[in-house]
Amino acid sequence: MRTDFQTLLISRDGGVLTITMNRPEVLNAFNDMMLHELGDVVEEVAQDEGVRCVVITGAGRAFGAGQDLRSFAAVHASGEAVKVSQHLVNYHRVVRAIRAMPKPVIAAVQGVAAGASCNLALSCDLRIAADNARFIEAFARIGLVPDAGGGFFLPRLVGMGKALELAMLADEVSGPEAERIGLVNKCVPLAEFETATMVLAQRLAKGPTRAYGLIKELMNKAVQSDLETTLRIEGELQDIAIETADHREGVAAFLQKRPAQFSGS
Ligand code: T3D
Repeated sequence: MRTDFQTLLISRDGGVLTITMNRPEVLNAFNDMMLHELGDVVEEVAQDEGVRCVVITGAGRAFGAGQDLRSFAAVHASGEAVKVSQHLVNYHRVVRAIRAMPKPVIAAVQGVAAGASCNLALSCDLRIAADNARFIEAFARIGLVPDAGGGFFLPRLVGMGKALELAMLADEVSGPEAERIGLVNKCVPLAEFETATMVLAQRLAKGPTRAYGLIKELMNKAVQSDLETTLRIEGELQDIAIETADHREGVAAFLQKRPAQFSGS
């Protein structure tokens, strides 16, 4: 697993791989290098069977401040025609890789998560926030629409009415409020944030990884399908899950009245 990134820090603790976006001087705003490196690492880690849970977080006092706005200013000043959709494919690569990753991905958010960084967090499977977290769908502040998958994930997480409010007003949502409205799974005091993140990540890393991957596939497809299609897909995926070693171990552990020891296979 490659670890020599210029804008990311990579650390490994057992089955948990932590990716830390590391441009703290600009609150981990995305430049091209960080976006490409994040795409590279999420694609690579998907193939690493030793990694059973991925955590994405930010260095310093923020999760991330979205797209680095200095690049916008430079492009506008050059007079070049802007075709931003061509640049967005780099965000889409990351979002697709997170959704397709056959293992859990946690966004661990402390401090601000604005713009594309906020939506990167929304594309992860679970979100844990510190109580100093500030979620901002900042796009409308600069006359843009939510990108990096936000138009898909935001209304599905908080409902259409709240999603429109957050996207149009672009007001900050605190960590506790984010928990209340379902934008994050859990908000914890900042002093407990790192430990709580690792406890959650290690728990997932010791879980039935194959089943987690199939659960993701089921939910990914279900949010875009009707009932009949979803019932068919759940049968197909359950046919796969029932053949796993972890399924046999889970049943054996239940019958023997002991905790299951999942291998991830
Ligand atoms: O090209 C494409 O693909 C289009 C994609 C667009 C996706 C997007 O993400 S659009 C949204 C872009 N992001 C924003 O609009 C957020 C801009 N930042 C802010 O509004 C504020 O910085 C925050 C609310 C995030 C945090 O405020 P605060 O008061 O805690 O911090 P600060 O003092 O504003 O920022 C600290 C430093 O980070 C500061 O630098 P300095 O003055 O200390 O040298 C600031 O300029 C820098 N910084 C923060 N955000 C960005 C940034 N530098 C470049 N780009 C940023 N996005």
